[in-house]
Amino acid sequence: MLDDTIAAIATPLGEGGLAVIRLSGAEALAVADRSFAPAGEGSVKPSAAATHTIHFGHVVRDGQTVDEALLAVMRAPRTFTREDVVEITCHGGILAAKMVLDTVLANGARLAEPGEFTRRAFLNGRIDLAQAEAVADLIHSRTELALRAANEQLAGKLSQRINKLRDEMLETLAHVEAHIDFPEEDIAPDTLSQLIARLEHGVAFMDELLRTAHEGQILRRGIRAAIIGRPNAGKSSLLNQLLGHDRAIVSAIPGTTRDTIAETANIRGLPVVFIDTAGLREAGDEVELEGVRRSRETLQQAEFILHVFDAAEPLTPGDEQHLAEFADKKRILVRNKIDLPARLQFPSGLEAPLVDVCCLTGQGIEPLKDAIKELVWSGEIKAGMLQVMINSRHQDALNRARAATLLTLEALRENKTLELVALDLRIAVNAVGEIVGQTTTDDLLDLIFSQFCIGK
Ligand SMILES: Nc1nc2c(ncn2[C@@H]2O[C@H](COP(=O)(O)OP(=O)(O)OP(=O)(O)O)[C@@H](O)[C@H]2O)c(=O)[nH]1
Ligand SMILES: [Mg+2]
Repeated sequence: MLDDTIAAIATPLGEGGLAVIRLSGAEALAVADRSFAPAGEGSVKPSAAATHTIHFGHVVRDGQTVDEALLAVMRAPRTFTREDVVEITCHGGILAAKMVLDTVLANGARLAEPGEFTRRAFLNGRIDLAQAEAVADLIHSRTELALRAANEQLAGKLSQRINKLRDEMLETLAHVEAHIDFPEEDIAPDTLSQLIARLEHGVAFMDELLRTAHEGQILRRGIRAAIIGRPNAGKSSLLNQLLGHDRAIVSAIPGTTRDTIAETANIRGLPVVFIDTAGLREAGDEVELEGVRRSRETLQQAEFILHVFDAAEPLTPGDEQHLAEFADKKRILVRNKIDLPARLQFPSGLEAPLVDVCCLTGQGIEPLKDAIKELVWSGEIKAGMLQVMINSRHQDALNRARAATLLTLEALRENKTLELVALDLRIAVNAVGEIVGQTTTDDLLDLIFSQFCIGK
């Protein structure tokens, strides 16, 4: 598959100022020669051009001009894929980009699969697997914090630490295996305790990495928050305040919101999907009852809830029931309408954080954002670990590595045969290696790269 030359539109489909068609592979320059007529005095065809230069001319098919374009020549190995790469920048109409792509496909390139450019960058050793995943994270980033984390991973911050961990484990493995070859010699007690200490240190480091998984997940996927409460408490008003624009209909009629409304907001760098729901009550027509059913479903799926109360009304038995019912959920109690005379009294002993707001003026919204960040972003991560937010694939690999390392430790401590020790340790080393792609399968690569867009 790596012998052929791939091509794709690298910019989003749609109308824009410019579009970029990207080519990569051994034939990239030859395909470009057949597709492009350089213009102007002293111009050269792509295959004769120096590396990392840009050329003006026309994309031509069957003697007809397709578009005016700039063509960039980048020769291997100083390219994203480490292959010869040509990028054609043409006009940004949907049709123009499509016709330039068709031209290079007609001239010997093959349409790239999603993520195939990045896959080649990985297979050709330019980046490792964790860095390849960071490319996708970077594209999908919805907040600056997420972008920064993706950039750190792309720069190799996670990979460096994983490689160091793996190297140390390999050293231990080499030691153990050396002794298997010389069964007459026992491992000296000093050496043994050193090996144990090093493995314990490895497990502690895995634990530290694993603690970043939850935050890594939040940055990549966002976190879902359900806004719930009884009708008219001000749930939709709160959604609008958190988003900073009027998204949901607000009215004095209880039962205004019927369908759930989901929208993402940037809360202190975290992408939070807020879901406004129908007010919880048993009465109402068929539509509202369905709305309430959906509210409960949303609530189940949400990672945390904002439970909204009307500060000007006493608690109803319904409110009390909901307070008890959602006690197991991560939640923030929001006391809305604090501009009105206070009549709300919470029962004592509630453990959840409480924030006062007024959704008419926006008072209290900033403190509420702080409370949200505090609720979902654990303070457990050490400052240095902010550069290495692992994803769920890394988490899975680390969990397996950790379990196998613990077995190794047990075997070492209990003086089991060194073959057994080596077996478990080998499993652990391989699992750690999966993170950066030292050990992979085609299926795994297919899975990872299929999540990319075409042209990346
Ligand atoms: N005085 C005052 N009124 C508010 C405040 N927030 C919302 N309201 C009013 O309360 C009423 C209900 O607000 P909504 O945001 O529609 O309430 P909701 O909880 O979404 O209601 P349903 O969708 O019917 O369940 C509207 O008339 C709002 O203008 C506030 O902080 N102070
Ligand atoms: Mg509403």
